[in-house]
Amino acid sequence: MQLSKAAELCYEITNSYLQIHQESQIISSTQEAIRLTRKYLLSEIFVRWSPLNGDISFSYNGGKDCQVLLLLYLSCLWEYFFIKAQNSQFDFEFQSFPMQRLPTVFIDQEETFPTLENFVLETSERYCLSLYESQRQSETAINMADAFREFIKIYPETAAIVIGIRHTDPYGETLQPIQRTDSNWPDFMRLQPLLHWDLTNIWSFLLYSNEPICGLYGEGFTSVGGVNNSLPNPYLKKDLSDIPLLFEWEIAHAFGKNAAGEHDPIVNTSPISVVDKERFSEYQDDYYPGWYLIDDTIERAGRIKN
Ligand code: FMN
Repeated sequence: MQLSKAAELCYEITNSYLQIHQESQIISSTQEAIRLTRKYLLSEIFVRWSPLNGDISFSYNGGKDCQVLLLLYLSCLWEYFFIKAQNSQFDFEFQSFPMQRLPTVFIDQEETFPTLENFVLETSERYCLSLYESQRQSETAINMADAFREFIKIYPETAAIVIGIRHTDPYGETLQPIQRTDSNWPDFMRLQPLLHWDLTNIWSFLLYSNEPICGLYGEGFTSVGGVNNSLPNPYLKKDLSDIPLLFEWEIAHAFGKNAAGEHDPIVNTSPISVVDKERFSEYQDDYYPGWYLIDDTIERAGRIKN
């Protein structure tokens, strides 16, 4: 897919979600969340930094939050280009999309699940990302600020980086949608237009999008870090109690499915790598998929503190 096509697809997914008429509190709050993110991107961010000339880079690690933000970012990128092209003196059909790949940075802090690594590579192709991946020096985790220092040395034109962090993430409570990095970090602007999203918003939009999502979520993970500090979420163990699925409608009516009249209950998860399959066969328990967990306060219950 070309970047322009990926951006147009994301625009159609987003529009389609915004047009859903369902008596669902989750869907209406997610529509509100999308509108606010779009406002930040189109009216506050793209007016200060051009998304088309390398000023902005996107922090991407294959996780659900940054994937949601990537879909919305590409959607706004399409709209930004479309508005510019419409205002131009030339006919729209003679305008070509001015960017081939989206500048993206993946700070691979610790040993990553091969399933996630593959997902990042596959989605890099799908969304036409130009992916900078940090190199780990040793088995020990790298320092994130140092990794970004290295990145900025290589791409000094980067004025701002988009981050899919939410208020419910650790240290996320007091963050602002647009702010400078702290003094012990390399100097650039942090663009954080997803802060107000909660877990239900994330799953509702992502499952509706019908875009491939990282297969680890299908195995009960709700927050993915390195192989040595991430497990399926213990609150999703199958023998605990029956957990209801709140996103049946989104899954059955997902983008592209409704047109074909399919309404099937399949979620588009990426394949689990052979190495991870072996790793997971050692687990004693079965788990509900990650999208059964909607309580933000226990989202990281599967993360082991080092
Ligand atoms: N953390 C800080 O304490 N100060 C910063 O200035 C800062 N800048 C960041 C810039 C970028 C582009 C990214 C991706 C992260 C930054 N962080 C900073 C760290 C994040 O706030 C957060 O702690 C980190 O992304 C944790 O990721 P996790 O959710 O994968 O654990």
